[in-house]
Amino acid sequence: MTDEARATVPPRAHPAGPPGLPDLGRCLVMGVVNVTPDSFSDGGAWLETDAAVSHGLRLAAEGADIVDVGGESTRPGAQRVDADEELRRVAPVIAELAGAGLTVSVDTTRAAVAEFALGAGARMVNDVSGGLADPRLPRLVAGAGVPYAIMHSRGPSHDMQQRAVYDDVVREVRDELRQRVDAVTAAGVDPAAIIVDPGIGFAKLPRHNWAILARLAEISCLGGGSPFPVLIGASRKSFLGKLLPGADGAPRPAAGRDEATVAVSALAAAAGAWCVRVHAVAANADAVRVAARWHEACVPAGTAPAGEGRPAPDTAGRGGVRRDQPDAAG
Ligand code: PMM
Repeated sequence: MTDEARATVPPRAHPAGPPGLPDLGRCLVMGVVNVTPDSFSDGGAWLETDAAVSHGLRLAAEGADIVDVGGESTRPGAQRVDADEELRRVAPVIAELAGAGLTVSVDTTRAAVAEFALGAGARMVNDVSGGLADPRLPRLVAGAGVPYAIMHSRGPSHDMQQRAVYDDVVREVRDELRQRVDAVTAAGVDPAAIIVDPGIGFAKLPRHNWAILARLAEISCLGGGSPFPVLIGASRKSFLGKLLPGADGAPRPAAGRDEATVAVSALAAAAGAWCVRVHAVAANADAVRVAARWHEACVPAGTAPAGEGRPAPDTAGRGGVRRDQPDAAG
């Protein structure tokens, strides 16, 4: 491709997500509420119920389309908490935020926690194990008929970085995600309810994360067939800290990674990500709007297809990063 041609490549159309979640014609923003003492960037900040609820309401006011509530840290090396403790942390927070009318997602790998959350009004399950940790979770999600985010990881957090070994990370993550999608659909989950997430930072080194971000369309299509909506959780992660070391060469601390996160959000949204999962909502909410307007400006007036930004009929009701966008290229 010539430099001139490359400069005119438009951003990709925004994909629709699963039924039951907001469809706003742009990449969505998921705000993170970690009700944990040990999450890598905000551990302990929202551990008390009142603080977590206020934080969730604030994220929604700042522009979060979905608020993701979790009670178990997945930082590299983290040990598991038991289900009772996880539930004790998230239950009142989810009940209050859902009761206040927010679109709440529960970040859990456990069916028992998800069951409570859905009963309390959560509208989506975000499973960083992709259905591997608790085989009852895909069956619960299937029965409830709610959107289900399946993230790529290679097992529990405590030793996941030892499994960050790939020949071709994009192909392997894609194929491993495909296996998880096949497994959860065999358990009864409707493919139209599935969101895929490559698991930035989970069993991945910085170079793996960058390769995945640069090739989101391949993740979305999982090696063939209709694309799935893609969720990206890059917020404040260590590969951004390593990209931006201080004068002493040490990675920039998590507190200084929000601007880089915003850049990733803009680029991921422009590449067709369905949603970005972030800690600092306001600037990321701006970024996804910039990407949406950028895309809109790429489509010559009068040529946008009906429901512009939605997937073509061949996507069988699912959104996703499309490999080719002849309609969007104009
Ligand atoms: N990352 C974390 C937790 N949950 N869920 C999804 N779907 N994708 C992610 O990348 C992801 C996640 C870890 O970050 P945190 O501790 O700040 O929440």
